[in-house]
Amino acid sequence: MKGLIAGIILFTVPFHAQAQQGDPLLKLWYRQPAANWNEALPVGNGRIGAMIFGSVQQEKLQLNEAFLWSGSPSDGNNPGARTTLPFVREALWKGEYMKADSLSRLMLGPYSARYLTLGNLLLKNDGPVNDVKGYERSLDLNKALATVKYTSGGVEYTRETFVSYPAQLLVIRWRSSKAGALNFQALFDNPMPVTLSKKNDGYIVLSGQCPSYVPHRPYEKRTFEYDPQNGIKYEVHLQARLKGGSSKVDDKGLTVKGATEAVLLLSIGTSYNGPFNNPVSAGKNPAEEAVKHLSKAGSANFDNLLKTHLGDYTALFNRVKLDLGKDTSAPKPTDVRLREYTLAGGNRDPQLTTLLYQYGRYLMIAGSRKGGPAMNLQGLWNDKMQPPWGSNYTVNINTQMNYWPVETANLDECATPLFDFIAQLAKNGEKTAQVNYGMKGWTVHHNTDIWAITSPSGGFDWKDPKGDPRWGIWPMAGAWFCRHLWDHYTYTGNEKFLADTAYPLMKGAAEFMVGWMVKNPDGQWVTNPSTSPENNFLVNGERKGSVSIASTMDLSIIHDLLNRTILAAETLGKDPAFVKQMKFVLKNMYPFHTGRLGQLQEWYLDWDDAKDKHRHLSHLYGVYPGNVITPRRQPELAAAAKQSLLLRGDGGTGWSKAWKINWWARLEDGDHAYTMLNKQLFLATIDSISVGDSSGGSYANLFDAHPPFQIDGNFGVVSGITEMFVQSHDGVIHLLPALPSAWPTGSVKGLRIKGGMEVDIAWKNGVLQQAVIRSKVNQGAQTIRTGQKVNISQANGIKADKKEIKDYGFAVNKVIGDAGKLPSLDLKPVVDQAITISAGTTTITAL
Ligand code: FUC
Repeated sequence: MKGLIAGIILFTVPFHAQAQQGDPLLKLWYRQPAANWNEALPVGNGRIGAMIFGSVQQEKLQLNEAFLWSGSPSDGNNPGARTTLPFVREALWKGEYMKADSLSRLMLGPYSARYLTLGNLLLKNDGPVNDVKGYERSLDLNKALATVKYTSGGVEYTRETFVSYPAQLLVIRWRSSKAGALNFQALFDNPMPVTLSKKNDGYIVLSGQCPSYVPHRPYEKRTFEYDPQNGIKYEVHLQARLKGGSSKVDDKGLTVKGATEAVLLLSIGTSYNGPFNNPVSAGKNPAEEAVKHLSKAGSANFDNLLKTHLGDYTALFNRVKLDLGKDTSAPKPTDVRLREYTLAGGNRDPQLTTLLYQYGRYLMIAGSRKGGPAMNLQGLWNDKMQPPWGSNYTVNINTQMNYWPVETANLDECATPLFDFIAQLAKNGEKTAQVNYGMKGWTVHHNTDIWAITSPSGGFDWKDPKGDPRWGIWPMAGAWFCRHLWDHYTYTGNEKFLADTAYPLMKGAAEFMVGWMVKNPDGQWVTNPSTSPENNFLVNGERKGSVSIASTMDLSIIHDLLNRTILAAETLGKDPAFVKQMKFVLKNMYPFHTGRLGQLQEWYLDWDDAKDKHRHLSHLYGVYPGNVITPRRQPELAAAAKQSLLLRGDGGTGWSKAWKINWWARLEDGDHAYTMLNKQLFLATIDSISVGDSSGGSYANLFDAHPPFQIDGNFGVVSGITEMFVQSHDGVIHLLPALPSAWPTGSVKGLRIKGGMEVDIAWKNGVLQQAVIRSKVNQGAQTIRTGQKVNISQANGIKADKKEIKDYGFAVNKVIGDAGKLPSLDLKPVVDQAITISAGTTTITAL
């Protein structure tokens, strides 16, 4: 009876707390424990991550620490690249593509390091497990809190887990409704050699060191190597704080007996000390790092820790609200909804899309915070020592896609790790530019890692060059990353960031590009060699290789970079001579072409193949993420881009489909964008590596399936959905540019547009009802596109300052059988309805 009363008191939520619970539908929940990793629920703080399985017999938390990678600093630069380059170029001028293909293999470098799992924390239930009822496990997105609850033998048990960013701790509270009913062992199960030691009876320490080398592929002859002088060291500190009962530490783990409540605090420290320092000889002290956070937490109890965590998390998460409506599926468990959605072919359960959207925002907050590294292929969550593609940074689309929604979905603080990473890459990339190519500036190739390696990856070996130029020969990633720097400036209006961080990096990337380009026999600036990431071209039906000249993606990235570097330099009043040079190059670049299929040509010549269904459509970079091609400014090129999309079809891996959502949204076709989005919610059950045409989808935990799991698709979905509601990349604030008929009525609040403005939009029967734009500063003249007549009113009549952030693509000549026309640099914004946006609130109401 006493236990029952305690249970009622423990599990009753006070009324005032209910008001803070948030939207009850923003929750992933299940009636059974996770049967595999893709059903487990992720928590994290941008550094410490865990996947929670939720079993009653033995809880498993698969752990990660974002700095635990193989290897140590290494640049991989290849001086042979510089001597090989002229021969590759010569072969390409002569059209000897296969010769260029094999020669360019000599320009590659080693593979990147691998991101590693920290193994599992197991909580083995020593209590009697019988008559289990009322089982539920969930992840509440309103709180970033994972909960497992059930009754066993009539006793109610609850396990809550979160990872606090302010406290830098993983926190678990396990409670029983009956006094003294909690009995368990906390054990580690680690794939690396580790040692366990005891601090006291409630405190255990696990120490280990990462391998110095992890084979690139499971079947590689070279095996795992451990070198005490070369490999990141780490310590995991686990402390138990009990109400009732006792704990004891032995050589197996920590045992808790007869407790009513146990709070476990887990802290992790590593010796990683940035990409330029050896993690042993110049590493941090992992013990000090781990202890520091526990000491800081002091005697704070669970409620205090939860409160600080919620304060930090909700300040970011609550900025955006989305309502697409709901149907009768909404109250069902997440896996059941996904299955029903898939069986029905989708087009239902609109709240499931809302959940996927907000889950992506949750993953951004859990995966990327200041002080931690940028998110890799799996964000933060990886359970393998040899994960697919090393769970590294693949930077010919994947890492960039991870950060696509960071500005628009109002989480720009989460981009800090990316900006830090770009600065590190620029440092190494300067050496690669010099050593490999004898050029100024900095460059990054298609793969990188925690050591910020910038050389072309490819398992280089002079005797047996294994790598493939199809991905390795691509020095474009640094230039692509600069788009994120410029975006940060244009979305926040932060001029200090532009001057101190963005511009110097953009200038260096632009210097490299200007040096990397050469003139073709017609005097046009091109890239040579050039690839279109991971695709091959065919000439007369025959495979001719992947290395050629001036792929459309190269040209688009360079347009993007030079345009923005010019705007940045002009905004800051810097480097007029370099501005002149960049303008000259831009004017004289090889233009975009429309090919014989009506498509935007992917290659230098019209080699596009109507049967090609390749997942990469890199030649559409100018449509998204770039803005060099927009339907209003270059209608012919936009139509050609649309034709390219139609030719490739609606298949693709998870990230490829996600990219297609963004492209269709930019082409203002909301229904086609929705067709692609719809496929992302099909339940993925396979976990083999697929690079084919009919994959994608979501796992039961809503992780995106490449397959296997790859987090980019989750973020590509968030940015794609955001692009359907508002776009501001074309010098215009475009409200509801791509609203699909599937969402006739709804609202979204708190999206970010350029100039640091926020916007709320409500629509009904497919048309805008009202939009509210909030600005902290006077924006000056702005153009709003609504597609319908509206009334505009402003909360205050402050006279406008001049605060115009320019960011639109330059008109590229539409090359329709006319390769000689030059691009024009003097574009004017398309005026739909120009108004002056002052600081405060601007309300746009449908007439
Ligand atoms: C590129 C893509 C693959 C995969 C890998 C990590 O190679 O083409 O689909 O996403 O990166």
